[in-house]
Amino acid sequence: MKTQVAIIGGGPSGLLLAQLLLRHGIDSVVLERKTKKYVLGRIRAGVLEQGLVRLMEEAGCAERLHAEGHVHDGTLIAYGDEMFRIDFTALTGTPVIVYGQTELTRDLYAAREAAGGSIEFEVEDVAIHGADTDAPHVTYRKDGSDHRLDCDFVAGCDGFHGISRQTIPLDVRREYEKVYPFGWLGILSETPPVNEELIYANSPRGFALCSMRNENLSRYYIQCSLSDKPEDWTDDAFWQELERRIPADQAARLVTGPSIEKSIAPLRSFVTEPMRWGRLFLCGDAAHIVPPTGAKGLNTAASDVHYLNSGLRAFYETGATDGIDSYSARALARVWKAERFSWWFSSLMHRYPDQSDFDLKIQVADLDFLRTNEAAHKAMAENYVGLPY
Ligand code: RFL
Ligand code: PHB
Repeated sequence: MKTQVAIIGGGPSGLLLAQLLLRHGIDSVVLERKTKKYVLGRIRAGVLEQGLVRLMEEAGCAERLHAEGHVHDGTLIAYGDEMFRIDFTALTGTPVIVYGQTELTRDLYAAREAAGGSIEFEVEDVAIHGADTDAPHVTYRKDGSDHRLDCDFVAGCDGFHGISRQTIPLDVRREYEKVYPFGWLGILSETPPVNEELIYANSPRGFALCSMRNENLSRYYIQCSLSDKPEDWTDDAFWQELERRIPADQAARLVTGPSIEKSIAPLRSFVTEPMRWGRLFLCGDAAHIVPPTGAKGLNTAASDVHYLNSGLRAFYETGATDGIDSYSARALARVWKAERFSWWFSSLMHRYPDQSDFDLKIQVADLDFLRTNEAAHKAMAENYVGLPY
């Protein structure tokens, strides 16, 4: 088989890239390790920046997002007896959109299928060959037989545990990592959200987040220990703990119900450099991870896709290589700012096992400053809605 761009990974990065390329007449094949059902069963991001919304429009996949996504003009931050609001739209002119990654991925699959684009599911043993030559190829197994895909370029969109990053030799690759000493226990429940906007809460018992997908689907998270397992937490225990961590007036009107999904995610900051090796380009979680506190993971994946799509487009339209040559530097410049914001917001909102009284005082001072200072509000809002591409 032959294609122009071999895309490893059928998550949001790979699918969005495939759709954008298709719109510009560039052929690709998507290789996905799991089934479509499995990919759509993963409950992940919920907050989209305008940049990602615009890319979905460019890909021709934004109709349902516009109809069903919810515009959020601000968010609430609670700590101690205080709760304050950051008004994104007043401060930056831009809101964020609440629309689940599951739905966005579903829309991208539907568009790919409607366009007759190729996706190979349940592929095994994917390997990238000759990425440092002008004629790379990818091999994989499917249904018990071996396949070879020849291509001009390879896009590594296979997430944090994928093989693309590992293909870059260790003497070329440099990795930067910070592991946080806690995780997030998340549940999805068919109950109305406690509040119309998200609430990020720093409580003495640890962080909590009240989020949502729609009027009757809530997404809540609480900071948990890394040794906890989802099955250690009954629904009742989860609701009780959430109630203790959010402001009393919010807790009083929390509607509880059975969870329809419950999972634990560890928190990690991670970046690999460079994001390009020869004709292999890394996109999204394959190259970087952020703790979810700033809602930046999917959105940063989207900006990578934007830079790669524009570089590949310029190459196929005019033969220009400056877009692909500058891909890694351009993507990383934005990635590191998202890393900084996610690290800062995580540090501000969580309780750390080894936090001293001094550290706690500094955290409260940082929160007080954010609450009362206009410039701090603006910096927070600009980062949350997404820095320009
Ligand atoms: P994905 O989604 O991991 O997709 C990678 C795909 O590659 C496949 N794959 C392979 N395919 C072929 N061969 C191999 N060897 C392969 N290895 C892997 C996998 O099966 C998978 O289908 O990466 P991608 O596309 O880069 O997308 C990244 C986002 O999924 C991720 O950044 C976000 O979900 C992060 N995130 C959030 N991001 C936001 O922007 N806003 C949020 O509100 C937000 N909330 C979250 C989050 C992530 C969370 N978790 C669980 C980590 C909340 C949570 C709890
Ligand atoms: C979510 O709704 O899943 C969500 C929202 C905001 C975050 C992280 C996750 O910062």
